[in-house]
Amino acid sequence: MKRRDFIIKSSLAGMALVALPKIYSQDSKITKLQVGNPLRFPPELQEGESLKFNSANVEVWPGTTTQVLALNNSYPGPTIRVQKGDDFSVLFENQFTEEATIHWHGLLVPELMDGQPKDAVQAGSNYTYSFPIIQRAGTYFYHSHAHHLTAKHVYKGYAGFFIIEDDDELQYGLPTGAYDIPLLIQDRHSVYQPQFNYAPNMMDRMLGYLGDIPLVNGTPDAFFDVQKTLYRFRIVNGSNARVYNFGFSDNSQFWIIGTDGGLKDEAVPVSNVFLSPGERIEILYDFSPIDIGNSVSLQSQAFSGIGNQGTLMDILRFDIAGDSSSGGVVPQNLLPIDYYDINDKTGTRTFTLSQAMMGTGMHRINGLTYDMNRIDEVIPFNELEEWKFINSTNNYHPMHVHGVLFQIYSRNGNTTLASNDKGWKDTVLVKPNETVQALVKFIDYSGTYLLHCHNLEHEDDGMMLNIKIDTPTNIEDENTSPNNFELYQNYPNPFNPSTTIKFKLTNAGFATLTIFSLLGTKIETIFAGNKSSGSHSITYTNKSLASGTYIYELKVNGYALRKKMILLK
Ligand SMILES: [Cu+2]
Repeated sequence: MKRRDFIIKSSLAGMALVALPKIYSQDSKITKLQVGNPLRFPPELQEGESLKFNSANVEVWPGTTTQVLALNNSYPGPTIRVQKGDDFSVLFENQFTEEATIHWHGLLVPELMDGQPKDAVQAGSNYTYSFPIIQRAGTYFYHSHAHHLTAKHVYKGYAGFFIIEDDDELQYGLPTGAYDIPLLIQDRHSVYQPQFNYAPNMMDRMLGYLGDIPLVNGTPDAFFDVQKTLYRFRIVNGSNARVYNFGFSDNSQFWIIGTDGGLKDEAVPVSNVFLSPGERIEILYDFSPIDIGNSVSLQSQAFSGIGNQGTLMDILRFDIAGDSSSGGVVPQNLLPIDYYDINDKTGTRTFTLSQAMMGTGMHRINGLTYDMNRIDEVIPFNELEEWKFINSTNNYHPMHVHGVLFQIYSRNGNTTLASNDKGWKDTVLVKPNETVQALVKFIDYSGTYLLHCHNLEHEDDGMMLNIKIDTPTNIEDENTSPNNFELYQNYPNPFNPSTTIKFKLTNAGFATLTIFSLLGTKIETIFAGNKSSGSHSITYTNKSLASGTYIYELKVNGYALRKKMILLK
């Protein structure tokens, strides 16, 4: 974490807390100014600080407290800010009475760091999440992903920003520091105010638990004092089920500059944008045309949707308070993106989203509901696939895939994509009766990951599948590979400090198993001796090597097979 950013953000938060009443002219337009609550910002997680999960009483509405599920007594949870290339590590302490996990939404991490329901951290237990930051800058977030508990945990407050920065994005002159503002948008039910009661009825389980009060960074009736200048907003839809149609109260234009997986390749002017649960969008907005003393609001504008989706909501009021400049600009072009070519696909996979009538297990993918012990799809590593999401229901399904950033190819066959569909994605909104084609390639980790609907009521109802990403195969196999013995991918991979290597001999022979660096330097011989025909398994443990990719080689009767493995500390 960069100390500089922390100071800027904490002074910003401090300012907001002690915002003094301001005196403006008698213009009727400004009577709203300073009415409401100054936008809050969660603290930033400090190096070495752990994340403690527990219930806490926090002041959401002034003068009263709300019992939330918090991390470090903060709602939203502490903001995590890292640099690409960092090794991130945090101790998760589950001090609550229910199991929980931390899922790093949008982050490319090894299976056992992904915070899946199968890897829940039991009440009273700790777990260290540790992984390298291997992806580009972007706005990500984290939340609980415990079995049947995700919706409740998130609704009651368990979510926070995870922001990755890198040097690549510095070249575009985007607004920074106090002009680079993360916004977590969530909706809550006024009927239970000031509590966050999670009490979905039958209809809520069908459509999602839709609240009528928008909170921004946990702030109701939020306002934010801005300068007459350009701002960057990083918007996270952390709602359980609500789809927003973001726009400004005067219908003014803004620019979309980023999607789920970071910056787009161009800044696209729009006047509204849809954002479904789990999705993020980064925008630039210029307040300079608005006079000091006036205000403009970020809204969710009305659209026709099932249930209470699509109602007009005022989300966040911006009060123009000064004319300092951010010095930021709207860049013409941003980071180039290599778009996949659908002609390079090696296969097509179809996911039909359906809804049964009543009861549990209403929401399904390919007729299935989630079984954590069942693998539903085996996906080849490093191969481009076309995934078709066919929504046969009249509801919204934001489909989220773990372990990958993908690209959208078409919506109902139309390959001219909306600006928020074009770019790197981990969640895509599939609207009622729509078919969305995506191009998906897993290039980072093998193992079991998840595909699910990010309407959290649908997810907890079982609208989720286990997908198993095949191990990278034959990466280092030599051309002279014999056909009378086989070497398998180690498991687990990545590993620390132990992993199992399996191989199979058709005939008995003298076998050696050796570890090499990527550059071919021999590190150690794990085994050398006679082996009978059949399957063998050898456990390899290493506590001294640095994190990295290594090669293991099996040699039998002068022939060699090699594979790569990853040590991750
Ligand atoms: Cu859904």
